[in-house]
Amino acid sequence: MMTHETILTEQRGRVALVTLNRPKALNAINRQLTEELLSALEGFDKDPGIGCIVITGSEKAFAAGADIKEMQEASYIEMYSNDWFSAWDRMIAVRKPIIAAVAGYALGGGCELAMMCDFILAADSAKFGQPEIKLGVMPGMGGSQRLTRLVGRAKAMEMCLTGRMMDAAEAERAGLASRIVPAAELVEEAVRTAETIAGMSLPAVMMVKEAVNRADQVNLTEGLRHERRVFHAMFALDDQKEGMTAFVEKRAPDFKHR
Ligand code: CO8
Repeated sequence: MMTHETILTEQRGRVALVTLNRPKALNAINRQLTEELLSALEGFDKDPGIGCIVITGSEKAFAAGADIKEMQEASYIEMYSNDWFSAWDRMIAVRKPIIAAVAGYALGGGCELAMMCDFILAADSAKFGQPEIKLGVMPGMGGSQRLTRLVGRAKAMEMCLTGRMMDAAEAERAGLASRIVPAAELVEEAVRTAETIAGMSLPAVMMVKEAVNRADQVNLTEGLRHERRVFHAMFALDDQKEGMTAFVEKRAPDFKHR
């Protein structure tokens, strides 16, 4: 594995575990962390030994936002010319599933990073928020769009306008987190969940991710048509034959592509 300064990476079986590692800045997302995280994710996406990725932070903070100190003096022309944050489009291009395992603060860019993952497992200590308004700005890594799609207009608008935080229970109730896990078990549970996914047929997993993501992007008629076509395509996979044969023969499937 490559060595990085702002993240730690570890392989556990077919699962890649990425730990954000700028503890002194509560994992604030600066340019270096952005580049290191994105290139690690792209590497895992290409690595045939990996079936699922987990991103986590520390007990205190998943990430407390984009690095305020890095942006403080920036001018409009710098932000616009460099198209600040546009690098994150590379994360959306990752085709293997990514789970966010969130303990402590997931604020601003940290909340947005968690929402760019395919789902969020929240520790009971998790706190989510889009406090940018308190800094005189607004979410810039997708928060106004993804939070609204995940929790609905009322909660998203209130959170972005007031900067208030949501605890884990509210986040689960609102649909931001898939589940709540005791903080001490968060990473193990996230890795276990990732192992379950990594044990499935990888092409089938990638097609599921693609199909579910489609729901955000197109209307229902187009989404259903896309789902049906991808479903049909799965019958070209030997793993479909294996999965269904194994069910009929009452045994565990031995997927070829994982
Ligand atoms: N950026 C840089 N440094 C940070 C950040 C951050 N987002 N968050 C915390 N830190 C640093 C602190 O400055 C402090 O450093 P130092 O020890 O050198 O003073 C260290 O981390 C520890 O933080 P605290 O002492 O503040 O820890 P507390 O436990 O007292 O408080 C909080 C924890 C509540 C999380 C607090 O740190 C906080 O409010 N942080 C900022 C949260 C925030 O506002 N996040 C949003 C950032 S903006 C963003 O994400 C998107 C902006 C979009 C702009 C669009 C541009 C195109």
